[in-house]
Amino acid sequence: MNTATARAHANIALVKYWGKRDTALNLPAVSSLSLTLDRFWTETTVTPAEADGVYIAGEPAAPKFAARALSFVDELLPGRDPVRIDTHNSFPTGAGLASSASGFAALTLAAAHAGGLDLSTEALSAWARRGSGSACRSLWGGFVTWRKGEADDGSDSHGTPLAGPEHWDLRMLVAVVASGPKPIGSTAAMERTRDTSPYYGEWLATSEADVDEAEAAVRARDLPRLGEVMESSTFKMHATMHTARPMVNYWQPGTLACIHAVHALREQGVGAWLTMDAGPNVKVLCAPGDADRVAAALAPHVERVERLGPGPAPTLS
Ligand code: 2P0
Repeated sequence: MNTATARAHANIALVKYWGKRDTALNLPAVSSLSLTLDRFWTETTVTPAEADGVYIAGEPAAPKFAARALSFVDELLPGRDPVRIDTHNSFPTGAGLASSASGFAALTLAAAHAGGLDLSTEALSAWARRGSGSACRSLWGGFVTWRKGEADDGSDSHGTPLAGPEHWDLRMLVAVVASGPKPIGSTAAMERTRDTSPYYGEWLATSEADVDEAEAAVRARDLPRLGEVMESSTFKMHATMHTARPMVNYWQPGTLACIHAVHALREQGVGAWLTMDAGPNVKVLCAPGDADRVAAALAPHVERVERLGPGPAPTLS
């Protein structure tokens, strides 16, 4: 074992991953497409130690968090030596963005490097997916597609780079409606949706075409086309949640206020489109020149607005 440090950036899905065909391996029921972010990253160091330990920003991690990280490293490096894992995020947990994507991407890279594994980026992405589905998209910068794959072992279910961060300068504004704990975790919410929503079949039936359209829009740098398919994917995903029994609802009053604000901007001719994940916050995609106007429209309804742009691939040191 050596010491290795990796930094991986968070990503936001433009076409959503929602639903698993295999829960143990985190194999998705649909393909998805994401944008890696610039300022939000996780940095993780894996180093040989006398005994296993996991630390977040220098403090011992909660037992559940530590067990999840260590059992992931057990699977990646069978028979490994004890390790100390140190991790910290550039963004506060209260930013309302999941850190599992950047977290498992950074842990996969750092642990694989520390353990001397020589794996392709695609293989590393498939490993990161087993930690948390969306993590497989954080192995590249810019725009990344995650095709759901067909293989039972998940070997073909990993990210694929679509276009680097330099391809298209966009802004993603994160309107932080609330930063408290979720009413239900995304894995449990996905299972309930699959088991009980009458709309789940339609979600599966239309998702692949959404990814194809988003890929074409990214290649053409066509913001209205990308924005429309992104918003459609978001509301289809939330419609499956809202029609589950019992309902899965992540929205709060501020969420709806942001939806209205974005749609009002569009009425005024501003090119702004929204997406939402398993939480109340609203993320708005727009051109850099419109970011001030979009932020001003969102600000009255939220705790704060974070401004992000396309981010780079992970780095190792
Ligand atoms: C996504 N989300 O594509 C979707 C959209 C939330 C809504 O991936 O169970 O932490 O670890 O595979 O990746 C959040 O779920 O879930 C997520 P697991 P993950 O970004």
